[in-house]
Amino acid sequence: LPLDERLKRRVVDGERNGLEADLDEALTTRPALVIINEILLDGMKVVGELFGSGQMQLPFVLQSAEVMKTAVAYLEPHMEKADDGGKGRIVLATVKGDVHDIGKNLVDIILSNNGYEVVNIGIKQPITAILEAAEQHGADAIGMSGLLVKSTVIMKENLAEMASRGVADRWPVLLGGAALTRAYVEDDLRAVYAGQVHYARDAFEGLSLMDRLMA
Ligand code: B1M
Repeated sequence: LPLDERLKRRVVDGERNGLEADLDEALTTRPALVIINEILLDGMKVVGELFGSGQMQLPFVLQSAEVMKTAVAYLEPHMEKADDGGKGRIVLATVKGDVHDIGKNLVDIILSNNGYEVVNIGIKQPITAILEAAEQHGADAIGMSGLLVKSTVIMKENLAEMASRGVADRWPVLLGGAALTRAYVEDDLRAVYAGQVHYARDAFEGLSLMDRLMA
């Protein structure tokens, strides 16, 4: 198989052997981020489709996720670092009940490499933990990720909780994840939250939103 197809297959098949060598070869012609966005994420998309249609079982999805994570970790040192921090601080979490963290960790990498300090508190985080971290670290913004449809409901509850605690004006909130839509965030979620709440389709939109918010 040609290199790009081979790399994509590695994600789909959850095949780690030889991954680094293929990534090294890809790095000779393309930047790390292009490899992630144009090849590896394509592979994850296929995994999602196979899983969604019942053609792939969960343990194999997990293996694919592990390959994806290994590849991103391997590529991270090769990414261009535009800035050394100091543009602002964001607390990042995957919401309560949700374990998906590949997207959140990509957002972490992109923001960290572009001048933001990221306090990544992990997966399955209840709103109390998110707010505690934001308070403790003096965050300028809060980012929540979640891929399950259920997580979009949790996000709404989280915003309602922030509103009822009277902290809506303290932190702008960035939301992302596959089950969210711009319309849901801008119509439904803004209705329960007086503060700023923004939808980010991908990690780059997350970065441009932060740049706008912190300007
Ligand atoms: Co799960 N899973 N999964 N899964 N999984 C999905 C999300 C699903 C759509 C698959 C499907 O059915 N087609 C489906 C959800 C269905 C729904 O809710 N309607 C699903 C399901 C059902 C489940 C389980 C319930 C399965 C089960 O147990 N029966 C279970 C849930 C467990 C739980 O959370 N409690 C489960 C488990 C898993 C694994 C553990 C096996 C694994 C996750 C491993 C890990 O993350 N460490 C996994 C995976 C890998 C997926 C799919 C296949 C791929 C997700 C992924 O990593 N994509 C996924 C299919 C899909 O998404 N279509 C699926 C790549 C990643 C880069 O994309 O996270 O969307 P994403 O991030 C994007 C943007 O969304 C955005 O930026 C990124 C790109 O730049 N973004 C942000 C994300 N967060 C952001 C935050 C921001 C800004 C942008 O600012 C704060």
